[in-house]
Amino acid sequence: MKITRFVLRHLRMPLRTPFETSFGRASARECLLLEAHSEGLTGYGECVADAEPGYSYETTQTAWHILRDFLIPAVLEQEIPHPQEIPHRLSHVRGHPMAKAALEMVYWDLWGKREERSLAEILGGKRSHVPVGVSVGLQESPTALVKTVASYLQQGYRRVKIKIKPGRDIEEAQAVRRAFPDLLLQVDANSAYRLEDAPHLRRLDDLNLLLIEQPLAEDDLWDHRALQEQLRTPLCLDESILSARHARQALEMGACRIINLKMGRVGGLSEALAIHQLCRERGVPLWCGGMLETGVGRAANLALASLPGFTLPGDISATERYYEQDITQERFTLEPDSTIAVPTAPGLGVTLERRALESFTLNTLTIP
Ligand code: NPQ
Ligand code: MG
Repeated sequence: MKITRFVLRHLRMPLRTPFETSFGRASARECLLLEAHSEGLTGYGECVADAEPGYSYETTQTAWHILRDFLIPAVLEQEIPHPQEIPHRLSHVRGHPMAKAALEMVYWDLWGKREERSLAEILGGKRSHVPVGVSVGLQESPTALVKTVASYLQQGYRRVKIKIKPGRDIEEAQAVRRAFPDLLLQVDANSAYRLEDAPHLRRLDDLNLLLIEQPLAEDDLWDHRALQEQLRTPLCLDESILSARHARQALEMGACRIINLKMGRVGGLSEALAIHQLCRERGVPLWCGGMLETGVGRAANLALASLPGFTLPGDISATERYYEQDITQERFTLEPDSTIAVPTAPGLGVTLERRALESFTLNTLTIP
């Protein structure tokens, strides 16, 4: 595959309702959309970095810079034999996994289109539908949270994740658990606690949670190990796992018992496949995380999550959970059994809705 032209777009999409986490509140989602032309085919990739460096240090602006000045020049006009070659071609650039993942996604989409096979098929996906859950942001009060969770259950979601932070945790989780005794429930702190909070976090142990996600700092596997020792509930790492090596080390030291996998966070689909393989070999529960993706990234997540090692429901909600209008013609809908269908058309299997795309575009750059 040889790409002769890239189009980089900076998008800003309004969210249906604001999404609040321990690192802030967002009423719109920014991202980059990468479009590439190769031998008569067009491929797409989404960069999940946001406007602000709240979830990770990457932002839409840093990703724009890294893609434009380093990553795209490294592959433009180059013959790339397979998408899994991309990590090697980008290895001279330190960090910036979300920018790299977007570029690798373009090659997977093109590869699938050339082979006339869906991404799920190419990866060895075994299911046509993927079990999913919903991620619920911080709400005004425990009462408001219970109401919001009830509305998602009404829509058919059977697994719920609630965001927590110090002062907005035990009461919230207790309220949801009391209202829904049998619900598959988990919590995500996005690094808002310290090891000294262990006695406090132990109160979550009575609530029959599936897991506690990323309570401590992203660069702190060691204290997660110490915390896990004091909890019955499994810890799940998100921000801390940037590679298959991190995943192996975290599991070997007992820093977590479950892994959340996001291809943007680990630098692309190839690294995600390596983590999937590792978890499968070791019987470690794995699930696909979410970054409030557009239809492009959502399609990629569904293909990834169709692999057999994904044993827990993913944070891959229906399009309407986040967006009134998406940039793809395809809208992903929730089935009554809390699953979403995996795309079957070649590559990512999505087609762009050009008018919506134009209306969300802040900036465009064509290379060359
Ligand atoms: C997580 N995702 O698992 C992330 C957090 C996240 C679905 O909970 C804008 C605003 C972009 C908030 C990207 C979910 C975001 C965001 C990711 C939150 O930790
Ligand atoms: Mg998380």
